[in-house]
Amino acid sequence: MKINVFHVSIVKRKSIALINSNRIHPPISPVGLEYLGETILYRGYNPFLIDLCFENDWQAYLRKRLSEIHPDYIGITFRNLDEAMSSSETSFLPLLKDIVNVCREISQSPIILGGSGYAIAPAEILKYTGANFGLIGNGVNGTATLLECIGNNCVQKCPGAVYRSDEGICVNPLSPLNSEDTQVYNKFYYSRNLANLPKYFAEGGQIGIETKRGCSNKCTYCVESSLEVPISLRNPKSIIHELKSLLNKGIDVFHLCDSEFNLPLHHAKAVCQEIINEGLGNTIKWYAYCTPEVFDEELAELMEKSGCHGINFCVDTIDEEMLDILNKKHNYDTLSLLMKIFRKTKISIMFDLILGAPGETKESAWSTIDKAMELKPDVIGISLGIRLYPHTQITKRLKAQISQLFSERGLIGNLVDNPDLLLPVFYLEPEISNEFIPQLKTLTQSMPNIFLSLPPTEKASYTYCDNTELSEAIKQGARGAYWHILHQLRSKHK
Ligand code: B12
Repeated sequence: MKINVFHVSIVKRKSIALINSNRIHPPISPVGLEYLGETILYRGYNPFLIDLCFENDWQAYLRKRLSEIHPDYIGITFRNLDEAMSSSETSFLPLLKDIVNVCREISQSPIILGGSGYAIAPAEILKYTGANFGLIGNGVNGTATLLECIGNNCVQKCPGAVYRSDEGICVNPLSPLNSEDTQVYNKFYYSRNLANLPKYFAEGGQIGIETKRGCSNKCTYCVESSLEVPISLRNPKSIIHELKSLLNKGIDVFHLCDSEFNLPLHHAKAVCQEIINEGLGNTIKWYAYCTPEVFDEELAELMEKSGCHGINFCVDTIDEEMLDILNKKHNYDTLSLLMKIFRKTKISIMFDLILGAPGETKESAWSTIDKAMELKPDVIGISLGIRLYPHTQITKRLKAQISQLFSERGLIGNLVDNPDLLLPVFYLEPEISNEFIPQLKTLTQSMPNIFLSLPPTEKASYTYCDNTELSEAIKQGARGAYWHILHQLRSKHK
């Protein structure tokens, strides 16, 4: 089904300002707003993007644009709550609150929040910022429904809506997708004209594209598993249409926005096959996140033939006990088989590890690192500690003891004025925080393929937030996933 937006009547359209609050560099295009902007146009609204990413004086720019547009609604996307790295205390919440305040200065229209950072703590962030409404889940399906419900004063009927009531702030559960919603998400043909994508590509090195939403894994520390987002798949033909629109803009390097591209396997294969059938496999380069436990040789081959250049596997740990604690389904043998499969291809492999979660010991951490090195992925990225987000399984388990943990064990962050854990708080087993980290840093000196969650000023850092070396390399023409670019840079300087 090719939906032609121009057939929709333009009378009585209400306008919505869509604000991108993400100012991190290298810049990532606001793909969530781009998608929902196109679908609400089809549902009869006029979207206007106000992108704060490239504006030095964002307040002045926001005031000017809002005064020009006079929107009926204001939507703000909030992608990152923080950098999710224990070495960084940065929170993006104060910026979000400032944006809400500037909007309120200029306009009395309802302010609506959404995005992956917002969905981490929807009620708490609504309260903190003073915005009027929020939405969790798929905005492609949900935004127009929410706008209609706000207009008709029945927001309590809208799945995923966040709103104030006499009982306090309510977060409506997400409902399984109904048939009309499914049709829109599955078959919408995006042209990706809302944001300045050539600029994002020139300064960000790749452009995001989603082939599905949701994740069926239940990792205990992860914000996505706490959300229970129903899995919805996009029709491969609509993905091809989008890839071609992006190619027409000169964009040929992509990062998939799926939580795990290979779940479910049949859909991943169908997407690759469609790219191959369309003859795009040698024209595009793409990168993806994947989960290690579900793979076969056929998918690896299809991924290579369809232009995949790198995969970031969320391995987290290879220690038996820690695998249980984090609720991971793979083990050393699974990874060994995986590497055998991928060594037959030219696809670069990264293992992302998380060390220092509750229960980690020096022994388990070193055993994970040793096993990972034995398996010889091209790059290993190590995150130290886990972010205790308000609603994850691991936080719920620790919640009662959190103040005690602060005084007795190695929690990083600040609990004062932070009861909802909105500001960054990390759990890092004390055994890992002491002599282990200096030892790891020493290891990275001789191993330029090992990266750590350190500030961007450190040589082995793999944070993508305001990483000037990475931004410079992209401006000089580097393209691809950031771990791939950083690895190439470090190997050159070895
Ligand atoms: C792909 C990805 C990346 C890629 C991006 C590639 C690209 N070109 O887009 C890369 C690897 C570069 C990356 C980098 C980072 N990422 Co990242 N990333 C993701 C991932 C997997 C998908 C995000 C995405 O684009 N989704 C697709 C779009 C379409 O969905 P969406 O943004 O959610 O928007 C939809 C809805 O939320 C809603 N919506 C959105 N906005 C609005 C607004 C309104 C008003 C409404 C009504 C609705 C609405 O509608 C949209 C359409 O359905 C998420 C995890 C996840 N599954 O969400 C992590 C995730 C967002 N990243 C995360 C992090 C931490 C980072 C980094 C900060 C890591 C670091 N330290 O460097 C950087 C930040 C980079 C930056 N400049 O912002 C965390 C954020 C957690 C947190 N603490 O805030 C997440 C949630 C992963 C996790 N589980 O921890 N990331």
